[in-house]
Amino acid sequence: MKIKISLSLALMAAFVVLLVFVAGCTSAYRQPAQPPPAATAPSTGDVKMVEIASTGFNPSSLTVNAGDTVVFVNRDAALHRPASAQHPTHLLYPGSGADKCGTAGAANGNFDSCKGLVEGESWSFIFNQKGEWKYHDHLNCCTNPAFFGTVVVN
Ligand SMILES: [Cu+2]
Repeated sequence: MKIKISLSLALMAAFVVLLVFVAGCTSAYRQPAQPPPAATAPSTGDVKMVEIASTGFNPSSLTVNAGDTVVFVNRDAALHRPASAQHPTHLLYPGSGADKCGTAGAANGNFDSCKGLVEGESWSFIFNQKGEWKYHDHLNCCTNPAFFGTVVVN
C-alpha cells in the first residue's frame, strides 16, 4: 500500500516536472514578433511637399535629390491628379504611363497618382531618376495653365 502511494506520488511529480519542462521549452523557442512587411519600399531620402490649390501647384518648381519623396497634397475642393508629362500619355518620367494605372501606381515607379485626389488627400512619389521632370494635373491641366509643374532631381 505504501509503495503504491509513493509510486503514484512519484508519477505525479514526474508529470508536473514534464509539464513545466515542456511549457518552458515552448516559450523559450517562441520567436519575437516581426513587423509586417511594408507595402512599398521606404524612401531613403528627404520628404518634400507640393500643395495643390485652386491656383495650381505650390511650389510649381521643386528641386530634390535622387531618392527623395515628393508628397502631393490636395488643398482644394476640386479633384486633382498629379502625373508626368506629356498629357495624356504621361510617358516622360521613365517607367511612367497613364496606361499603367489601375494595377501599378506609384509602387511600380509610375509618376501618376492614377486617380483624382480629394481635398486633404495626399499621394507620394519617390524620384529615383535624375533629370528635369515636367508634370501636370491630369484633371485640370488643359483648361488652366497653372496646373503644370517641374521636379528637378539632382
Ligand atoms: Cu494628363
